[in-house]
Amino acid sequence: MYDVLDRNKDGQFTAVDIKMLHAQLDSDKNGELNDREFLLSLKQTLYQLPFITMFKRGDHDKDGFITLIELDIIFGQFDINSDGTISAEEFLTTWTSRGYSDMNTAKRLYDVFDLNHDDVLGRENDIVKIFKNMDYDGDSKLSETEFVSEWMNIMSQISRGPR
Ligand SMILES: [Ca+2]
Ligand SMILES: [Ca+2]
Ligand SMILES: [Ca+2]
Ligand SMILES: [Ca+2]
Repeated sequence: MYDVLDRNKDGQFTAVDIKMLHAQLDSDKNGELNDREFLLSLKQTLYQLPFITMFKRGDHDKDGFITLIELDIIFGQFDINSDGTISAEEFLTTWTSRGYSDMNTAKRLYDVFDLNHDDVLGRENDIVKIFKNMDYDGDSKLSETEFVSEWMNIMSQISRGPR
């Protein structure tokens, strides 16, 4: 939360940040931000926050991209018993303990990620394919925009899906 609002990264949330945030959120670029625009954008920003946090955690070398090497690090964090696959139990434990979503959403996510429906998340079968789906421009790394916008797609898929 704080990190996202602190636009100029000086560790403080000040009037300058509000100004920068304001400019960024002024979606019709008329120099004015009406209340509706502001609320809509703020809502969107808050909704995206867990995924922005996730991206920042995943981007170990802080170069602004998640690479396949970094994906393997993330995979290893979920694969608690290091058997090369992520079981439902491993996924749900790690996912919910990091506070990314509630248990129901996490269970649905697991089904979405298990592309070949063999009830485990494998590196090649599932995770690398998801990575490639997220990599819109095909440069073999994920920008924050690619990452967050694909997450927004996934989350809206899930919320539309059957309960
Ligand atoms: Ca990186
Ligand atoms: Ca495992
Ligand atoms: Ca699978
Ligand atoms: Ca990319």
